[in-house]
Amino acid sequence: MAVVEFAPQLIEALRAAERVLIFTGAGVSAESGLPTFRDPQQGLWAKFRPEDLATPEAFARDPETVWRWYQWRRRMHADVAPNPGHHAIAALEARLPQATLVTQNVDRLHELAGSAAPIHLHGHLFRNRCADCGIAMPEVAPEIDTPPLCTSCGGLCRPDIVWFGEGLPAEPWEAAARAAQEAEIVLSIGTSATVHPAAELPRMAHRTGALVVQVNPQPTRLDPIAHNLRGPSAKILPALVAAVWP
Ligand code: BV8
Ligand code: ZN
Repeated sequence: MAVVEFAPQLIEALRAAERVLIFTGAGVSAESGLPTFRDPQQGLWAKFRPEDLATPEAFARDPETVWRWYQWRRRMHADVAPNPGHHAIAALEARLPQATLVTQNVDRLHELAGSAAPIHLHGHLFRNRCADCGIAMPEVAPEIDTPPLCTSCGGLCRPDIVWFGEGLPAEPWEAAARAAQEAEIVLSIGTSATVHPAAELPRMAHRTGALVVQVNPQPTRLDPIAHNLRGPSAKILPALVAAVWP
């Protein structure tokens, strides 16, 4: 395998950094076998329109179809494990004095790789809540293809995921925004940085003087403000950890 080279200034900056924000998206889980959202061939949105499935209006119109799409995604996770990129992120967290991991992903691969408390901005694929009264509802076997009813109010069960047009949960968002404002370095990994307000985090950090480092095989809208490490995270991140802390 070809050796990955890093700028000496980047290695020094990471060695000296106190506060680092690690911001991840679907690309970090791609090498675990999960499709990203916006890949034109394989992406989840290549086959489905977000407004047909990931909105409160879609669920109100056709709850069974939306529910079945999430059950299908839950089944897809059954054999999925963290990849070397997730493990390298957990290693970074252990090495850095103050690292905050913020993810847009609804999977639990960061947790399975040993990251103690990732901040989930877009919710959790395996959690449920009542669409009417909001109460937490238990996990459901992935083959159940109609949404169960809430035992408190009779409302429909829905995944505990932030859909388009819904506000992000306040506490995680505030913690993420604070980490962005305080960070000296942001690692933006495997995200197209197109979904707001999450995509504003690296930009906020850049405005307050942080170095933005992007890990992505493809260009994104962050390219102009980032130091770009072009390649898959499962290859780049372990090499980066080994270069900074040999
Ligand atoms: C809200 C969950 C208000 C479903 C998701 C400002 C400007 C423009 C629009 C808006 C704006 N502010 C708000 C909006 C509207 C909207 C929005 O952002 N629209 C965009 C798309 C135009 N935002 C919202 O609606 C948000 N809500 O603002 O509410 C409000 C306020 C108060 C009160 C009420 C309302 C809610 C956002 C909802 C987010 N939920 N879906 C589900 O999971 O089922 S978004 C979905 O996108 C996922 O959650 C995902 O995490 C997220 C981000 O995508 P990425 O992770 O970046 O994935 P993507 O496929 O795009 O990219 C993958 C990248 O990986 C690529 O770059 C690829 O090159 C790279 N890659 C591939 N392989 C690898 C790799 N990288 C590294 N290694 C590899 N091997
Ligand atoms: Zn209820």
